[in-house]
Amino acid sequence: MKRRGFLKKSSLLGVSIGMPSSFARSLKETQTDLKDSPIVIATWNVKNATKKAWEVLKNGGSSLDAIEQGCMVEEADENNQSVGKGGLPDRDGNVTLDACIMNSEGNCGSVIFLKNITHAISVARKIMEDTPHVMLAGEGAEKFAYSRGYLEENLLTEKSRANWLDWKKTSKYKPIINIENHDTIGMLAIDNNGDISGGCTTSGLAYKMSGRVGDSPIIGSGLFIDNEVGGAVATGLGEEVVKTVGSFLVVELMRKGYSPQRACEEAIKRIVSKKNSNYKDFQVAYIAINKKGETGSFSIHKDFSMTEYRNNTNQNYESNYFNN
Ligand code: SD4
Repeated sequence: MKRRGFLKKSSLLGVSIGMPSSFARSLKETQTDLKDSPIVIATWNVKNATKKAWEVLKNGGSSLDAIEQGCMVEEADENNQSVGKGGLPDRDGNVTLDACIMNSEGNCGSVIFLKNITHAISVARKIMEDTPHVMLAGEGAEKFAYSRGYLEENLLTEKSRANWLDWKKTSKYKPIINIENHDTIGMLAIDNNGDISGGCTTSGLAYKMSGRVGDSPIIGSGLFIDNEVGGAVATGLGEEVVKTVGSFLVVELMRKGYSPQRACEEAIKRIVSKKNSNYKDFQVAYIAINKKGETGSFSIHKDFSMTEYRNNTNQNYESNYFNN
């Protein structure tokens, strides 16, 4: 979708924000009642994933099933080098996955530093459903997954291995806006009962330190759902999301009456308005949905997009952003 930028002063942020007219739809803050359900939204341009989730919802499936199956599409896609199989490795050449899932009852499961298993989102769901815990990490998580029948796989594809070997020539580590951060999938869905679930799955930042964990598996940071209010999910430099407990913040703002769009803007404002914030060097983005089916998205920099499937239409929209 083409973007035609124009400037608008945001009363909320008190700064100039680039607002693509192609995204004007969200400026109206899409009013729907839940006749519009089901609805699924996701970070980045992931139409295959939203299509899968939509099919589950259309067939009467729960938002939780839709989230799991939608996210699994990206995890299995070896061309997506930020998620699941084919993800770019850490600096030692190991692909390590982080994921979490949360349902409309407020239950959640999370998996951290998972190796050798493609469908981290599905393992997170099993942790939620089959254990008394919320999070499992590393070896324990992997062992648990094998006990549930998941198969060991080599997640490092030839392409990602070649990229890593290339990176090793200089070994310079610097998160790059929208490049290495691109394509972590965060997904939110409302099913025919009006129940909201969400999920987030990633291989994290490329060439990260071994053991590094970002926001994506951290409930409240990478993802938060409150079925009375709505849900939010984050992408981008996880360290910055964790420091502001971003997704929880977005949902709490919606509870106070903010629209999803304004809530996402305010959560980005928390990051960029910090004293000495070096936001020019990194990207963070949020998407959100509320109980009425209104949606919003906002990022620090341009080129973030959200995919939304509603009313039989699967569309990718350029997001509004702060740093014009
Ligand atoms: C992380 N938030 O590990 C993730 C990365 C991401 O698109 O979103 N990439 O910090």
